[in-house]
Amino acid sequence: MKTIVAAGLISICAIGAAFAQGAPSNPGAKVYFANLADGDTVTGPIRILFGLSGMGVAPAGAEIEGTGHHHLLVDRPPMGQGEDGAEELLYSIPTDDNHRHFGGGQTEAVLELAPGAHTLQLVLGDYAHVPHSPPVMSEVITITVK
Ligand SMILES: [Cu+2]
Repeated sequence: MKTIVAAGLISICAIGAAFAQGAPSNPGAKVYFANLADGDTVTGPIRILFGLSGMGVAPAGAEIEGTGHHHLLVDRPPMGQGEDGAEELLYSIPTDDNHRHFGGGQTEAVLELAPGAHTLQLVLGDYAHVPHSPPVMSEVITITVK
């Protein structure tokens, strides 16, 4: 598995023009769920508070050093381990039900999720929705909606 990822990265670098990388993150920056923990059982709608330390929040499109906006990944593999592997860390985060952008600079969200288990992960993205370099990502947590 590690070999495959390494080979993928080498091929990205070789292409050059297709290589993109997010804005630099601040050392030690952290994004986290401020009011939810792995294994929590909740009742919908779910209010989620986005915690961030070591960096600031700015709206999408605002290229300001040391800032980004929040992305909530729902029911998908951990960022960097999806279909495209580590390559996905180099491109804009898609927009769909599994990838929700808070480009207005929001620091919380209210979510309606179907009853059952769901995975959540926070990923900070730069002004162009690309994960920072190195990426600032929370742990993946699993919550159960009653
Ligand atoms: Cu975004």
